[in-house]
Amino acid sequence: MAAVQISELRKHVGETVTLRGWVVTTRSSGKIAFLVLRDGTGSVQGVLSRKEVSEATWAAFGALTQEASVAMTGTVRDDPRSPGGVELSVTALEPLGASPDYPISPKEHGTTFLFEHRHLWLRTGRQAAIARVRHEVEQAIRDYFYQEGFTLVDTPILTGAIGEEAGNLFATDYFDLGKAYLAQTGQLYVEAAAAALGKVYCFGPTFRAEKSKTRRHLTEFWMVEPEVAFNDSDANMRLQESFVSYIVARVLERRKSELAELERDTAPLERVTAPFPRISYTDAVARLNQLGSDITWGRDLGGDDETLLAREYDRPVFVHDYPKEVKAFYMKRNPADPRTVLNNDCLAPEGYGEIIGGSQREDEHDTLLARIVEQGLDPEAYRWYLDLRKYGTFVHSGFGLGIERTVAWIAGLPHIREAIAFPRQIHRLYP
Ligand code: NSS
Repeated sequence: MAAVQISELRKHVGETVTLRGWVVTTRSSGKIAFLVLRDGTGSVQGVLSRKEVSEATWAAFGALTQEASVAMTGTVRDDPRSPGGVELSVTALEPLGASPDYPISPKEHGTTFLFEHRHLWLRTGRQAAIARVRHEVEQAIRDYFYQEGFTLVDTPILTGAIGEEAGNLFATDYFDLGKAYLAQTGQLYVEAAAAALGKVYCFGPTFRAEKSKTRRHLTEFWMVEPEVAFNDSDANMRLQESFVSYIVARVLERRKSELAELERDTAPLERVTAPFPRISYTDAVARLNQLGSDITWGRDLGGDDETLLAREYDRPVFVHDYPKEVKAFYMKRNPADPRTVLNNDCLAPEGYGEIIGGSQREDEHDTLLARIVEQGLDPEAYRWYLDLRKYGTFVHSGFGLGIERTVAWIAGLPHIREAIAFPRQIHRLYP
């Protein structure tokens, strides 16, 4: 007798099969009993008739509770009324693992309780749907860059130079060499790789000791960072809109049932096609003032400003050329307005805010060195990075897309902590 997966059951109508999985629900009239089983690939209802099964199987059914693991054997029957189109006439049950007092019941639980039980909460339909959307997003990212001729370069997590800003670093002792920092970004390393390979990207976990508790911040998050030799800021934005539209289209095409499970309105996602509108930071500040924000030129956009501005558009929007003071040291100064740099953020619609930060990089040695010194960074730690401007400097650009923010937006989640299996936040290290 073949052990099969629930997703394959339609191919086995009329056969007797064994399924292994976990109990979702049970109910019994005394004569007929029902058991919904899930195995990670789907769920199916098993029906037992007291007259037709052994005493042992009937007793095994009676002992089953929510999330107990069990092997269920029976004949696959066509059943057009059930979700998977099939049902199982059960002939035998073999208990595998009991589940007394399972803590998560179908009733409502608070989010603190659910995150304490994240290891079990992952088993529910909604969480499984989020995991599959995330998986699709990550696969789409790899496929896009593969098709476009990018080379994946894995960058270090332990680093000797600060990648973004000194304020939110995780540091650890590193033998006789002083402090190592957990990578905030792989960018500086993919810049080196771009001079070797042209079009490259890195994709991995990044770390920021964010003291803010917002629905957009984690202390460990995944980021994908492409870097392209000879792309200027304009080409960089064109790459971003092509990339983001591809990811969204892939999820719409291949994860319909998951988006339905999440009750995601897909109409706003269908509109995500290139080109995306662009607005300069300076124009954005003026527009925000008209909309009632008190932002002044020179300050970074806050989460509320992003939401307010993004609401003006029906698809993601680029805000470009920010004041250099609020941005990282490596961004190329804007020759047309030296108060600003050649960068952009990409803001997602529906209140999700920034999903991408990108820029053209400063490629002039002395200007970059001056920026490093100005920001109080140690030029010695950046000697190798400055070398890239000494030996064949080149116009180049890239960006970083945050996976959890992107998944939260596409899946329609209220908070990014649900977009990763085991979130890390300032007050959460368990489970
Ligand atoms: O700081 S970024 O804006 N830019 C960089 O790290 C560049 N080094 C990327 C590059 O040009 N190669 O972060 C990029 C994105 C940002 O838009 C968010 O989507 C995400 O990374 N991000 C975060 N997600 C979750 N939690 C936190 N704390 C977080 N910080 C950034």
